[in-house]
Amino acid sequence: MAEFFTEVTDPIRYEGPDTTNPLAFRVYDPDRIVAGKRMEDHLRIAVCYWHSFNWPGSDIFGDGTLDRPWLAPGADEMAAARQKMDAAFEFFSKLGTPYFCFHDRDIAPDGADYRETVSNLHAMVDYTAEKMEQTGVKLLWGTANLFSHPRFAAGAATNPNPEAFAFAAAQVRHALEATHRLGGSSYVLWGGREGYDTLLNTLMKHEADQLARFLHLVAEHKRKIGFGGQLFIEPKPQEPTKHQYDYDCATVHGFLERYDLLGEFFVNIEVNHATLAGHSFHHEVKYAVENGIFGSVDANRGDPQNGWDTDQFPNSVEELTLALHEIFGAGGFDKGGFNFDTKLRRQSIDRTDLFHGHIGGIDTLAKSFLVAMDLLAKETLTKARRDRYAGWKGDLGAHIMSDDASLESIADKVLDEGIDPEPVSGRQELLENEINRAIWADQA
Ligand code: XLS
Ligand code: NI
Ligand code: NI
Repeated sequence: MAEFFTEVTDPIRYEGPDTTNPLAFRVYDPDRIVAGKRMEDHLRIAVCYWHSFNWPGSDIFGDGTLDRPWLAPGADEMAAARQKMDAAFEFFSKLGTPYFCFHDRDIAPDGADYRETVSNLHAMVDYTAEKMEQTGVKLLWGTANLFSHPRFAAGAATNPNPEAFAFAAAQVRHALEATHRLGGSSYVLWGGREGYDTLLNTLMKHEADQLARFLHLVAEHKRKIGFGGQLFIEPKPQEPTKHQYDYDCATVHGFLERYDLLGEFFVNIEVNHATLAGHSFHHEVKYAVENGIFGSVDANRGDPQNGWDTDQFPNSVEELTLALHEIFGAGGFDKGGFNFDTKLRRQSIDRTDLFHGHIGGIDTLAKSFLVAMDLLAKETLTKARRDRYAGWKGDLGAHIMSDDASLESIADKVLDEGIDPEPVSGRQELLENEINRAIWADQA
């Protein structure tokens, strides 16, 4: 078959910080051993199918700008799906990252009816399995597109019409089984249009109950088919609906707890979704880690000057370092990884731009990883945090936390022992300097 990315003749390799080759990694070195494990196995990087191969570069004001011949109207849809997959696997292999992620509708077109849609999916899953076998590329996670088709305009699981719920359930059944068949490590449910635009027409509690029912059905089916991967929910605060139900990690956590779903679902945290929710990415990661729901990451970045999901390639070492410090401080990934949920800018129309975006993003991630591991090894932040709370290890802290304590007993101590707390510095600037020094010092 004809190559698509013809300007990239060799696979992208690690060439070290001094190379001048734009098509090489300067930091990402898959075989480098860090804390006893290969960098590739720590980071578990995936390329996303949708933005990279299934998005034409359109926006609300204009048509596609990108060179994606398989999206041209009028083509035989199954032949186009195979052509798209050939280009996708050529890209994955040349980039040299171990995983990819997909939606059902990215890899297989809708048929005339749902029966034909399912048979298209099965045929393309067979083709995917062949491609994976030939290239060694693996599946990080699969998912179902429950938001593009007009039938989902009012949501999928949270749609007022139970027929839309049923249709979504059918799609998830088939997408989950496809993921299982392809040896996927996990399965993602992004809320899509699960939310509302106006309360004037919405039964909020009813929709929440529907969503919980849906998630219970998915978890049950996962067990039934013996899928050993993890199930992830991907929080996002708004867009496309004004009020998305899976607003952020804390909201999802509360929902899981309320509906007895803790332990079944974990979170896939997207950088740009965290920032849209008014949080820093590392806040979201830390919340998930500390509450036992951390699962995976959609790596990208937003634009601080606008309020939508721009899905740009990550380029801030500082932003990622702080989050990776929390992820790897807690032992790293189990079934998750870093999926590049990233899209090119609409004017980045050269085929090779897709390589430049990923190479820069992956090097940023690798550099952040090395800095985070260095900070962890030196206990720069962990020690500062421990010291700040050291008082809680003393007699007073122990007393407050014990069952013997009461408001009275604590008040008595203040009087009897003359307790009079002195403010101490939070040393934020010192710690900010430590982070920057670790970034500057790391020569990798
Ligand atoms: C959209 C989401 C989407 C999910 C997969 O904002 O990030 O791309 O990751 O459905
Ligand atoms: Ni995402
Ligand atoms: Ni997103």
